[in-house]
This record gives sequence, structure tokens and C-alpha cells, in this order.
Amino acid sequence: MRKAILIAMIFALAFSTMQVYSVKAPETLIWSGNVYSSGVTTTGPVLDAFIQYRVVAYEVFYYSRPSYLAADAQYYTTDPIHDWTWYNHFPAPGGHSFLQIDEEDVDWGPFSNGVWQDGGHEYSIYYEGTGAQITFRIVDWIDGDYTNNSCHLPVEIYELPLETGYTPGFWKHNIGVYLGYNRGAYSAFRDGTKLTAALLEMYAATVGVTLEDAYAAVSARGNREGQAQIRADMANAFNAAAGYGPFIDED
Ligand SMILES: [Ca+2]
Repeated sequence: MRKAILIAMIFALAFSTMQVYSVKAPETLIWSGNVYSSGVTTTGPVLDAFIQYRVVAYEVFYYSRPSYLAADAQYYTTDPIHDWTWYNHFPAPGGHSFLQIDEEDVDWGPFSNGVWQDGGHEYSIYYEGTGAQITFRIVDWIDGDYTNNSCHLPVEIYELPLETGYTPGFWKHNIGVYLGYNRGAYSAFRDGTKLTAALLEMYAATVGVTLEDAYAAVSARGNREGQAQIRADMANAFNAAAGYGPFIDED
């Protein structure tokens, strides 16, 4: 009898451990590269359209090597210190970022100071693929002179865990394909399973909406809070119906 209880406990423990483990599925590193302060473009891999990835930028470069004046993905210092720990910092001028993606500025978030081993000057964003190669470049917003620059920023791209949900843009595209609003093909989930009309009909039935109404919700226009919430709520209702968690909403 005791043995039976012990076995039951072991099974219960194993099951609960598995459950916890499945929630903490890891991200997968799919690419790493360097972006040089010479201003040349670094081309990364093709990233699937409407699929979120995490992009991480590390370290610092010199926007004026002779003076040891450094910048990272988003911030720069005017203190000529040859060190990871800066005594002052300013955001890139004009709302820009030093490290751009697809030739556009990125909001890399709050300042991060200190040695790279402790995560200093490390920045991370979620990026939705476009079906094209992602590109990176450093823009020197300080003196515009690339001949006095030195060093590079390492960059990494991670695929998100399989249970992560999909964005309003993903559902808008695929429901749009179903309704004939978009030319183009159905997307695949991260595990490679391709969406179909039958799957979309099943998700809509589970959510309790028509695909026309779902489309209207995920494409709710405007940037006001209420409309973003409508888009997010409908996307996450479809995510749940498809067996996924919520998408990562950075707003
Ligand atoms: Ca420079």
C-alpha cells in the first residue's frame, strides 16, 4: 500500500515537473552576426512574415576612436573613457537609434550600463518578420564621420518558444487570405504546420465569431489604446483556440 502511494507521488511529481518544463520552453538562437561601425549594412536571414522574433544587440563601438568616445545600440557618452561603465549617457540625437533595422530607427529601451558579462549595453526587442532578409546598420548621428569609428555591435536573433502566440498582423493576413482580401498564401506556425481554411473556421467557431468579424477586430484601425486592445484581444482569442499562449505585446 505504501509502495503504491509512493509510486503515485512519483508520478504526480514527474507530471508536475513536466508541466513546468513545458511552460519554460526555451528560445532558439537562429543567427548571430556583427554590425560594423563603418556604416556598412549587415544582412541577416530571411525571417518569416508576421512571425515574432527576439533581436538582441550587445556591446559598444567608438564613434570617435581617437578620443575613446563610445556609443551602443541606442546611447552615447561624451566622457572619453576607455571602459564599459560610462559616467554619462545620452540617447541618440533626434529620436534616432545608432543601430537600425531595415534602415529604420529602433527603440532599444532604457539605458544599460556596465560590463557586457553583466548585461551592460545589452538591448533586446521583439521584431515581426517581413518575409525578407533582415538588415542591420550603424548610423553615426554624432559626427557623421565613419573613418574615425571603430569596433562593432554583435547581434543575435532568437526564434520564440513554440507555445508563444501570434500577432494581430499574423491573424489579419491569414483571415484575409481566407476571405479573399489578401493575395498570398497561408502562413505556417513555428512548428511548420500550415494554416488552412478548415483550421481558421474551427478557431472562429471556438471563439464564437464569424471570420468577417474577426478580421474587422484584428485590423481595427488606429493607434489609440482601445483599438490596440481590440486587435490584441481577438488575436489572443484565436491564439487560445489554436492552442497557443498570448503573443508578446510590447505596447
Ligand atoms: Ca565618427
